[in-house]
Amino acid sequence: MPHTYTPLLIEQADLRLVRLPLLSPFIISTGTMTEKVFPLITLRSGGLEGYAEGVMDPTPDYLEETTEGAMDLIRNVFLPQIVGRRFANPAELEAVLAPWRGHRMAKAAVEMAFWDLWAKSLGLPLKVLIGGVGDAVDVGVSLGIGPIPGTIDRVRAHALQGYKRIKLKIMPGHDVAMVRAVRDEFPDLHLSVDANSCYTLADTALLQRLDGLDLDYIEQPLAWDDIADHATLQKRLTTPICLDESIRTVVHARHALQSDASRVMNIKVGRSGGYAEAIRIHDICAAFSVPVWCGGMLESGVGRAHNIHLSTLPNFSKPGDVSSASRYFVRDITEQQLEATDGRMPVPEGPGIGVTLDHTFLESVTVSIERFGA
Ligand code: OSB
Ligand code: MG
Repeated sequence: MPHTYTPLLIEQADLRLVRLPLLSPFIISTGTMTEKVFPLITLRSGGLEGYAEGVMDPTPDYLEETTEGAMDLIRNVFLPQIVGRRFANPAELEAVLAPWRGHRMAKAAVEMAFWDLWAKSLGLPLKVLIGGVGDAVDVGVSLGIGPIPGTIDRVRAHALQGYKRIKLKIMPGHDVAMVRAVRDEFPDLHLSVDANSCYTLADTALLQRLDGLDLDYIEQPLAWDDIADHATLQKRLTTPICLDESIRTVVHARHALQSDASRVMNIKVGRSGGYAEAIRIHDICAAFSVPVWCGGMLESGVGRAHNIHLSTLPNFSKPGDVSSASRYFVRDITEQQLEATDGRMPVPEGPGIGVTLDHTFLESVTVSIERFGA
């Protein structure tokens, strides 16, 4: 007799606000982060729990979404549509969220929690369900802005730990001279820079000075909501441009690829509406022979585990930003410590994303908790 599958009933959901202190401030062109504040979603079914976190910031620094705005939408619009309903697979849930425009980070938090729950209900690691392979992924680090001597020390320390690419955050006044000093010290290192949208085409001459420094790519030099100017800039540079903020949907990815605005692409599942769209972005990049890598948003162990599973897809051929959690947090909210060794981050084992919550510690960093469903 054929086995029949019963769609998964989402019985209950928790929406938490979590506040995790950072070990040291993380400085990028848009501002300084001293703590990681994020919504954490738990979806429950048949004694199982699926988890995901939102990657939006309290203020719209990186993209337009905000923590409070996302929580309002999740609380009042998304969760009322899915709690108490059955879904046979993540695509059915994605279809429920699809009519609402934008808010890709808020949607991702819900969609990703369902993937974790669904994978657990099938008893499989999440990577297996998306077609990923391997037990570990290549990783690099993203280093915040700081004085040149300290930056050189941090680069050396991370290179010695075996990280496979070092990304330097840049902004006006902390760019060419700093990158040149690092390159002079480490001639053979895989180096990249990330501007987080702080330049314009008027800075073309400055950005061209980076061309001689043998960078793997220049990440998001121009406006977060622009692709066309990046295509113009790419014509004036030999270093590949890598888009991050500009890519929230597969349509953005297609426009970037068709206009040669992004010869490498940063994929963040948490900024793209979830796995379904992130995989579409991955696939269209593969069709254009454009390599991708997994970006990060200083995620806790929950978001970090999701990023690691996504990174097992075949076109993730460059090291991602999914470095050791201990670089950011004194203590994480997961029982598993996600740590890289020699530039390799192990894929957490077990069903779903493979991490469990450290409930005692989580309670101590939970600002608020709301429950939906019986
Ligand atoms: O642009 O990739 C980015 C952190 C916050 C906001 C934007 C970005 C970043 C990072 C951090 O680069 C990467 C990490 O999670 O280690
Ligand atoms: Mg970036």
